[in-house]
Amino acid sequence: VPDRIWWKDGTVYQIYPASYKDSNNDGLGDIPGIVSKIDYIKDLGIDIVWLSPMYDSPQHDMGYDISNYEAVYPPYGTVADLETLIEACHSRGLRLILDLVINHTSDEHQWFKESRRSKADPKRDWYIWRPAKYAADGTRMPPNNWRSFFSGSAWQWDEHTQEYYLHLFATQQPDLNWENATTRRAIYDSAMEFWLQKGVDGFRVDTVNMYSKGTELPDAPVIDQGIFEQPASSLFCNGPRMHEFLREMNTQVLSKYDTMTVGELPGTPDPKHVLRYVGSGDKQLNMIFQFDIVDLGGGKTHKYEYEGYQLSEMKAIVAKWQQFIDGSDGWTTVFCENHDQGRSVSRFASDAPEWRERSSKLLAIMMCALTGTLFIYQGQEIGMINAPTTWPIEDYKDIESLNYYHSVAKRTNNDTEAVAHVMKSIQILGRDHARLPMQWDSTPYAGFTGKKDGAWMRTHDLYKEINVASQLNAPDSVLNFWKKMLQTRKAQKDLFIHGRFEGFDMDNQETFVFGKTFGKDRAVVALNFTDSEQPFKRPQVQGKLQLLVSNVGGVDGTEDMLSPYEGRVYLAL
Ligand code: TEU
Repeated sequence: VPDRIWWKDGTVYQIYPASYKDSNNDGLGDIPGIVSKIDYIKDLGIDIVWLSPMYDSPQHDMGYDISNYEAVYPPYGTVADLETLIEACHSRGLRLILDLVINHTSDEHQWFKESRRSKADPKRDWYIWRPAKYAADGTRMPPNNWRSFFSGSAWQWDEHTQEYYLHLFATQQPDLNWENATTRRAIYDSAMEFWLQKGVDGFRVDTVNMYSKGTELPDAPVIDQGIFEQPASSLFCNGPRMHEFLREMNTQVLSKYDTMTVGELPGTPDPKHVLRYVGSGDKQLNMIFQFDIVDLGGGKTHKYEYEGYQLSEMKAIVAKWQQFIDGSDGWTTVFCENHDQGRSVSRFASDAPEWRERSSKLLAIMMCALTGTLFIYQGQEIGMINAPTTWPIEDYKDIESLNYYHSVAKRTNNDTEAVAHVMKSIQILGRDHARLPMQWDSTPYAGFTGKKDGAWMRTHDLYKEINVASQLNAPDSVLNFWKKMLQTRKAQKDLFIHGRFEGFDMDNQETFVFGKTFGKDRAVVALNFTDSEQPFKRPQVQGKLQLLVSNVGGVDGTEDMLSPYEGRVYLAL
C-alpha cells in the first residue's frame, strides 16, 4: 500500500495573484482578495493552494522576475498580508505553497546590481558573465547562439563592464550562477528559509532543471534556418551538477520541514531520467511537471508555430506519464492547465457554446481519474475558455507572445501568412488566456475589480455566461461537477489517486478509454473527444460495468454509444 502522504492525496489549486481578486479597486488582484476567497476554495474540495509569485518585482515577466525574495510586490500587499493568508489557509486545514523562482532574479535585484558594478565585485560571479566573441569582420557576437525563451539572444551586452550576461528568459531576468556555493547558500536563505520559517508548506519550483548549465556553454545545433539564435534547451536543461544541487537543497533546507516540492521539468522526455528527480530514495523533489501534455501541438521551431495534434498522441502521453512510476517509488502529477497555457477546454476539447460545459466536465473526469497529485488552475473549475479570436494582438500582454509575434513580423517583413499563423497559434496556446481576470459574477469586469475603467487585463467577453456566482447554485454547473468529481476521487482514493493505469484501443482517434486498477478494484473510464456519437468499445475486463458518474446525468443514448463529448466512469463489479 503506497504511503498516504498529504501531498499525494491532496488536490492543489493554483492562484495567479494578478488575476484572482482585487480587494482595493486598483485593477490588480491582491493577497487580501485571495484571503476573501479562501472559503470558496475550501468548499471546492481543495487541500493545497499554490500561489504564483507575489514577491517584489518590476513585473517584466509577471513576477517571475524577482527583485526581492523577502518582500511582497506592494500592489499585492505586504509580508503581513501573506502571513494572514498562511493563517487563513492553516486554520481551515489547507496548506499553502509558494513559487520558488531561483534560476534567475530580476536585473533590479540587489545581487545583480552589485554583480554588474565591476568585474572585481565580490558578487560578479553570482551571475553568468562571459566575454564577447568576434566575427571575422570584427562584429561583436554573443558567447554562443542560444535563443532566450522570449525570443532573441540569451545574452545581453553590458556596456559598463564590457561583458555579456546570460538570461534564458527576459533580458531583465539574469541567470544566477549555481556553480558558486556562496550564491546557493544565499538563495536557500533568502528565497526558502525566510518563507519556510513563516510556515509555508513547500514550493512549486520554477524551471528546476536549468540551474546547472555546465561551464562550457557550447553552441546549439541549427534547427531554425536563417536566424542566428537557436533553441538550446537540450544544452541548458539537466546539466552535469543538477542532481547534486537538488540533493544539497534537500539536505540543507527542505529536509528540516514537512514540505512538498513540485518542480518544472521541461526538456526531459526520458522517464528514467525523470525518476532520478522524484525517486524517494534520492531525496531531490517530491514530484515534477513533465511538459509533454501542455506542449501538445506546439511547433518544432517555436511553440507559436502551432501544428495541431491527434488524440492518439495525447493518449500516449497520458499513458507514458501514468506508467512511468509503475513498480518504482516515484510519484507523478496530473494537470492540463497553468498560467503558461491556453485554457484546456479550448485546446483539448471544445469551447463552442453548445459543447463547452460538457467538454469542461469531460476533462474534469479525465483529470480526476488519473493517478498522481492533481493540480487545477483558477477558473478551470468553472470552465473558463480562451480569449475570443476577435481580440487583436494589442489586447495581449505577455512578453513571450508579443516578442515572438513582433520578431516574426519583423523577420518576414510583415508576411501576411506567417503573421496570421503566429496569431492563430497565440489564440490557442498563448499564456495570456489563463491570465484573464477570474470571472466571479455578472457585474462589470466579472466582479474581479471595482475599478471604473477595468482590470489590468481585458475581461473575457463571455463573463456573464461563465462565472462563479451563476454556477454556485446551478446543480448541473461545471463548478458543481468539479466538486462532485473531486469528492469521487477522494472517496475512491486507491483507484483514482493511486491506481495502476491501463490504456485501451490506444490508436482510436475519437475516444479515450482507460482502466484503473488497485488490488481487486477496477474502474473503466470512457471519454468521447468528438462532437459526434462514437461507439464505446467495452474493454476486456472481468465483471459487470456499473456506472459511477457521467457528465450527461446517467447514460445518454445507449450503453455502447457515447454521445458528443460524453464521459463516463464505471466500476467493474
Ligand atoms: O516557465 C518555465 C518554462 O520552462 C517555460 O517553458 C515556460 O513554460 C514558458 O511558457 C515558455 O513557453 C516558468 C514560469 O512558469 C513562467 O511563467 C516564467 O515565465 C518562466 O518560468 C521564467 O521564470
